[in-house]
Amino acid sequence: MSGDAPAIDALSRIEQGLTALGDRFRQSFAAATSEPALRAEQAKLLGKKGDLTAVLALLRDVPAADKPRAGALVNAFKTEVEKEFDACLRALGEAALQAELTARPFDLTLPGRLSLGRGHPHPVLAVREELLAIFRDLGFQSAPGPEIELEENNFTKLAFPPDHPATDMQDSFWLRPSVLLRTHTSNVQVREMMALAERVKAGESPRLAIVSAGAVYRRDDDLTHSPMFHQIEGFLVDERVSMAELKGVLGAFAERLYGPGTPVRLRPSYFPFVEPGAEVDVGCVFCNPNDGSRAACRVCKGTGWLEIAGCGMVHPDVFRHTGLDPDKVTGFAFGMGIERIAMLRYGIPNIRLLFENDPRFLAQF
Ligand code: FA5
Repeated sequence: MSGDAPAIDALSRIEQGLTALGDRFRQSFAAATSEPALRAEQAKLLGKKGDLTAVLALLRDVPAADKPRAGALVNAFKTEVEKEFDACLRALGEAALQAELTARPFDLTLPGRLSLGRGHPHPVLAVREELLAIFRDLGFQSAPGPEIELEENNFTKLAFPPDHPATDMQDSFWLRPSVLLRTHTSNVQVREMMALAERVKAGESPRLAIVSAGAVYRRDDDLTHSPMFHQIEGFLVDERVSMAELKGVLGAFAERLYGPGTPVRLRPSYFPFVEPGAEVDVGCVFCNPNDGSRAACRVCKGTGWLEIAGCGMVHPDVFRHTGLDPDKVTGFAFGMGIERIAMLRYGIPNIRLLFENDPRFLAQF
């Protein structure tokens, strides 16, 4: 019998321990004034290193015959803790709701203390909208184009030879083989001409005048080149289009953008998807040949001309690759950098200023 003495002690010690814990947790739960505080009290009691663990350690000393009773006591205790916890949580929620309902109402109509200046379009966006509006006025229809593009639409169908430097990993951002961030908006030419070819098959006439603007990406980074920038592209397809019409459109565009009488010249240049190809220059808008300011002009470097775009007559291979017949259709295309136009317009010396979003810079427009 004397061997049983510690066992009886263990069971009653468990009972006493649970009773003591019961008194304590009821007090501490009731005293918690927030949900996190209540949860902390619960953890103190039931957590791994909590008070209950110390009491449960006594179970080791309880003889097998008394174990069911000891287990029942512990389970009853846990159920009681759970009930008390739920009741306190509910009471806290109700108290918070009551406090909110009886608090002084928050007046949403009061004027704010901080005065925030009104925003305005970013210079790149403003110039983009202005350019699009000019070309829409001239009869071009806007079309969208994806920034993630197939190599085929960005290069191959535009007659870039496979070893052209632009197709290199060093010059373009490739997402995986054959898929890249478009390096120019000329991908829209391909997509629109392919759609036109389908319409021609269905009996429509081969006619199209599209303008498209958006972000493009290249591995470039200096004062006038950024890895992400924007271009605007225009192209027109019809049965007998000549370079005279291209020059006419560019002339009308330059006059609307820079004022009546702005001269335009085309300088021979190479782009794989046009033949002939040219750079578009407009008369420098910063200096004047008549007052001696030209020689010192840092923008046009004394030449009197500013390069603003690339252009040319659509190459027969582009028509072939997009499903149109180069014996039946002709067309022209041009493309320009929107940041370049904005920098020229506002005299911005560094392209990065356009992307840093410093309010002191942006407030100047
Ligand atoms: C092209 O991208 C041709 N797709 C344009 C074209 C369209 C030619 C249709 C013929 C027919 P280019 O690589 O020159 O051409 O780029 C056009 C303009 O984008 C440049 O004149 C320049 O203003 C701008 N540009 C080019 N790279 C950058 C850059 N990294 N950051 C800012 N602007 C750039």
